[in-house]
Amino acid sequence: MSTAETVPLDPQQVRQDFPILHRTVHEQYPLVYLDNAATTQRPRQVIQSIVQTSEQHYANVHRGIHTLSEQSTDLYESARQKVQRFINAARPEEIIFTRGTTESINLVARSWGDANTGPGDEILLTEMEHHANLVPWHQLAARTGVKLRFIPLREDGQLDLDRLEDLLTDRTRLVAVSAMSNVLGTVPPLERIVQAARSTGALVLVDAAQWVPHRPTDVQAWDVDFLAFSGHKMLGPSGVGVLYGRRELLGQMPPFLGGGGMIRRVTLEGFEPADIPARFEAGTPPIVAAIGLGEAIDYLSRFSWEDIHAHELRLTRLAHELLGEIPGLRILGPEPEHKGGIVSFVFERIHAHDVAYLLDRRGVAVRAGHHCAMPLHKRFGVGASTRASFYLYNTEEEVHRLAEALDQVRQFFRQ
Ligand code: 7TS
Repeated sequence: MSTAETVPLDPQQVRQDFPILHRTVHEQYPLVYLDNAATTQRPRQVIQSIVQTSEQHYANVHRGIHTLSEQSTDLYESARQKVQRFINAARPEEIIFTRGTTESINLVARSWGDANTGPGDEILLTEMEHHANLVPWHQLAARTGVKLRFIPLREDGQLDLDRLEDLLTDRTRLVAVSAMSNVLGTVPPLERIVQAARSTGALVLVDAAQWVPHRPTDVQAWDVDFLAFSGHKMLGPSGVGVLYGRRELLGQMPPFLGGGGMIRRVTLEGFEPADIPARFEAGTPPIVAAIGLGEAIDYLSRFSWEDIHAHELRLTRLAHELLGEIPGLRILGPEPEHKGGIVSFVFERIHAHDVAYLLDRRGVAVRAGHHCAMPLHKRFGVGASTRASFYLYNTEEEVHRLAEALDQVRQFFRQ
C-alpha cells in the first residue's frame, strides 16, 4: 500500500539506486547482502549528498561568519529538523546528534544516570539487549550503586511480562528496552511496558537501532523519554546517530562531554553550559554524516512503512519456510508475524563462523557470532548464531540463494 506522497516499493527498482549491490564477490558471485542489522548500504542519493556537501558546502558549523559555514550550518540544522519530523519529536532541540546508538545510550547513562541514580535505585532492562544497552548500565551500576534487573525471555523469544509488575517497582528509575532485538527480531509490547513504567514513575529509554529503519516511530504517541538510533542502519552514513530526549529532561541534564560548542561561557574558574541541543554536542559534530542522514530520511520517506514492512515480512516468511526444511537447522526466536526481518539460526554441530565463511564463499553476506548480545545467546544455550537480516532492497531470489547455500553447507559437513 502506498499513499499519494509515496511511491510503491519495487525492490528491483530500489536496487538501481545502490551501486554496491551490483558488485560481485569472490569474482563470480553476485553479492547477496543479508547483513543489514549490522549496517545497511547507501543509495546513490546519500553518496551524492556526502560528495555535494564536501564539494560545495563544507565548513565547520555554528562558528564562522562566512558563506560556507552558514551553508553547512543550515544543512546540519535542516537535517536535525528532518530527524525531528521523522520520529515526530515535538521540537528540534530534542534531537541530539551523536556518533550512534552506543554513544546516545552512554550519554544518558553518564549524564542522567550519574545525577539521578544511587544505591536503592533500580534500572530495568531485558535479557535480549544489545551490549550497547547493557554495558553502559553495568558501568553506571559500578559508579553509583544502582541495581540492574532484567525482564526474562521466554523460550519462544518473546519477553516474559508475567513478572513485569514484580520487576517494576517504585525503586525503578528507568526502563531501558530495545524496540526490536538485533538477534531475534523480537518486537516487545512497548505500549504495555511504557504504561507500566509510567504507573511507577520510571522513565523509559528505547533502543530503537533496529526499529527506526524499518517501522514508523512516534516518540510523542509512544510517550517515551529517550530514544536512540544510528544513521548507518537506515541507509545513512556511519559515524552519526541520534539521541531523542524529552526537552524537560535534557534541559536538566548536565553535559556528557566537555569542550567547544557546548558552553555559554568559560572562565579559568569554570564554565556555564549551553542550552540543548548544543550542550550535548561538544566538539565538531559529524557534519557531513548528519546531512547525509537527512538525505537517507528523504530517501526512506519515498516509500510507505506498510510497503517496507510487508516486503520484509514476505522475505522473512520465505526464509522461515526454506530454512525450516534444512535438517539440523534451528531458527531462534519468534515466528515472522511477531518480529522484524531478522532470522538467526544455529546448525547442529556446525559453528556459526564456519557457516558464515562458507556462505561468503558463495557471495552471501551474513553475520555470525554473538552479535553483541552474549546474555541472549546464553539464555538459549548457544555460544553463537548465524544471522540473515533483510531490508527494502533484498529480493526473494536472494532468500533462495541463502537457502541453497545453506543446504550446501550442510552437505559439505555431512561428508
Ligand atoms: N542497539 C541495537 C539493538 C543494535 O542492533 C546495535 C548495533 C546497537 C545498539 C549499537 O549501534 P551502533 O550503531 O552504536 O553500533 N547492532 C549491530 C549488530 O547487530 N551487528 O552489528 C551491529
